Amino acid sequence: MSALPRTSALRAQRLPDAQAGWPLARSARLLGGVAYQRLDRAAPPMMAESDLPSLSINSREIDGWLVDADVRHGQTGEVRWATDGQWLFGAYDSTLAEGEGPLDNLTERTYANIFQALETAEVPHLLRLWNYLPSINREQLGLERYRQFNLGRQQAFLNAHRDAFAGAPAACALGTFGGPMRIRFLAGRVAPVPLENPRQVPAWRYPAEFGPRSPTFSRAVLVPSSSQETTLLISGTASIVGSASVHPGDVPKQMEETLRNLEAVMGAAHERGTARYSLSDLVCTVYVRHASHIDDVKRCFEAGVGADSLAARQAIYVQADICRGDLLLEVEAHATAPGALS
Ligand code: 3EB
Repeated sequence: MSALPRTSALRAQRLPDAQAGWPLARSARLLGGVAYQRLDRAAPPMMAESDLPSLSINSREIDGWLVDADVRHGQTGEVRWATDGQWLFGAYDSTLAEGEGPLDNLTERTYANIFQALETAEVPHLLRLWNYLPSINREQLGLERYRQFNLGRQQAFLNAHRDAFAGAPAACALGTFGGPMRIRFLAGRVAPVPLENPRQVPAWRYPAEFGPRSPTFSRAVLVPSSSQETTLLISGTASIVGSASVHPGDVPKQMEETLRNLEAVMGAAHERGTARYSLSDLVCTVYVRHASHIDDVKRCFEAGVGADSLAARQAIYVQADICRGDLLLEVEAHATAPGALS
């Protein structure tokens, strides 16, 4: 760690709209971010848009990552990236049309490309990935597309001799309603501390009933993001206990279970360092399968985190398909707090 050329702090910021986004996007210090079309704004529904500072960002909500050193841009194959030498944000948009061809080979190639970009930029450690797959629940050639994705993703980690089980990065995988496969990722020079949720089987150990290869992600990671602070990046979190989906068809109960899981992941974080996190201070993205559920989901989320909390004020609600057909919602989150890893 002392070999770092310098230290640059990583900071998360929600950029509420184009007015706020543009000046920051043009400044050298915005690494990148995931841009969403909010559910409570105009149609069309959810898109994870292209989002490097050099590209246009139009009236969309941005989950942005800022640094305090100068940013340079590069491209490795089809993966575009921005780095300050310590942190890296990357983006991949498939050139294939929606739903074209099976996802396993495409995913395996794309992840190989991502790993290559990390080697080239010398920012080797994946912290967090956002995977947006068109028609994620559709069965194709006898296998659901999410399961095809899991096949290719795990194989790519194995090919690259990266941790495909314990030690995998945090992630989410959501379904979009069109457009290409889109992947965004955040990486760092220092390996993060992976966390699991004691209420859930690790995803990389899911039984075969959930697909031939297990999903490659940890429930969260902890990363020292400045000299004083530690950032918690929590993967997509849903109403799953053990490995089973619970409360089918019930939005309030799925939300309660999801918030219990977020609490459990924060509990795991508290065992690994001195930084303290709470539900009311998480910066969340709330994915909702059915647009008609938005009011219900919002009410249940706000009841759980506190109506006046930072979590309630900053939450973004996005329509997306959740990777299991019986899940109606999923919440992902991040937070930064003073404290160090222990
Ligand atoms: C779950 O817990 C719900 O495949 O990268 C959550 C977070 C989920 C990440 C992924 C999937 C992923 O299994 C789905």
